[in-house]
Amino acid sequence: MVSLRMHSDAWAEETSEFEELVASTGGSAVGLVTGYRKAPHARFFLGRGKLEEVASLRLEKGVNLIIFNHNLSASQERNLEEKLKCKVLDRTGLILEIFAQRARTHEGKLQVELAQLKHLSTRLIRGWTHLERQKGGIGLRGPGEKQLESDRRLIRSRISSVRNSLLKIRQQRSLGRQARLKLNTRTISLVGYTNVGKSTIFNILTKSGVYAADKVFATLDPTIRRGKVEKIRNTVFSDTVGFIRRLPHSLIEAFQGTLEEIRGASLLLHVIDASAKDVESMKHSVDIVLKEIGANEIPVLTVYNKVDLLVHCECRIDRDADGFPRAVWVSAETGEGITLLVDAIVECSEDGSFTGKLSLPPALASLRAELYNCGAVTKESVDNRGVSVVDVRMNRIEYARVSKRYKEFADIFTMAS
Ligand SMILES: Nc1nc2c(ncn2[C@@H]2O[C@H](COP(=O)(O)OP(=O)(O)OP(=O)(O)O)[C@@H](O)[C@H]2O)c(=O)[nH]1
Ligand SMILES: [Mg+2]
Repeated sequence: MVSLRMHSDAWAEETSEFEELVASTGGSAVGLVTGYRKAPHARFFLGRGKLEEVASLRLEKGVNLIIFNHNLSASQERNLEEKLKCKVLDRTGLILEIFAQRARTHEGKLQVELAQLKHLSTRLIRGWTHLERQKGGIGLRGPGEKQLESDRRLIRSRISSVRNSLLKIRQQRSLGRQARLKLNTRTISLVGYTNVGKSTIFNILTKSGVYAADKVFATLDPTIRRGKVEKIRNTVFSDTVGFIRRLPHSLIEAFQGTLEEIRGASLLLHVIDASAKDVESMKHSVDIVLKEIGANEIPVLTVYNKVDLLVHCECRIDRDADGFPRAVWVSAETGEGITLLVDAIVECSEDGSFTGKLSLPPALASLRAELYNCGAVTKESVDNRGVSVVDVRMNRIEYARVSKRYKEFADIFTMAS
């Protein structure tokens, strides 16, 4: 295993997380090489000295795989494999490997395959252009390139067939979401770093038994269940895949279906392991992914979990200046604070706090669509100038969300007395 310090402050945690990732593939690590570099070496990622250290460790321990806690370019990976005479896997490759081992459902497997194919295709394309440059000129293509071209064609056609199958599954899921919207059922998604306790909390709130375990990426497929605890029976919860720092882009793209559940939620419970050493950096990584998938405008209730592992920490609700719940401190393990969590969820989803009227000229058609989307419109009439006058009823969260997205909204909204 190779982990170099470059930019991250939370390097020690990153390295232990890396060891955990490697262990979870089932392989046994024989050594960890660490070091510091300002910038990666262009050809080998490692400098000459580190490269020799890794090479001698490989010989000494009879290693057959070297894993990097960094993303390598296709050519760096190839150069390293040639130099070290051993298979090399980068961070993206490692995470893809774990996902491949964990995927259970048809959709999960397809999503992982898509991510793997995409990762592979970038490598082949780069490999091919590299060869092309070497040979130079038309008509000089050797059999190696032909092989690569046909591999690329095969990959492209498999990618499009996997995409089509995923599209069909997603359409079905989207129908489910629309049906929930019609029934005015709210969806709340549990999001957060991997292994923080999302599934454990999900199981408590929905009285189900989805797989929860002390390992990274225990959950891969989204599960949707109705709240089974008093007060939140009209709410649907979705449990999803956990995030990790530097989540490979190919995975985010391939997991669009899973991540759509998050995008469609009216509230996110951002679960955090309050006992972790690097809470802030984990939180930051989650925020980055939420932004990347377009879910950063959805209101968030932060859930600090695992308080049983902290000394002197009482379960409580933290509120903002307006008295609105912002964070809840709980222990899913002991059940402490769960009633507070339920209360906070109810408060965040209380109906009808904002009832009012607004006039929407045709130029604001997208705001009108947004209001319909969140099920807020109770009545609509159109005057002779084409301006539609809508009565809306929404909760505080939805009000905040729409105001954030449409600057004009708060100005033209008149509260009903
Ligand atoms: N001490 C303690 N452990 C907890 C608590 N909540 C969950 N855990 C443990 O943390 C581990 C991870 O829990 P999960 O619910 O699988 O976590 P997750 O966030 O769903 O993880 P992924 O699906 O892998 O992203 C399990 O071993 C749980 O038993 C808690 O409040 N306190
Ligand atoms: Mg889980």
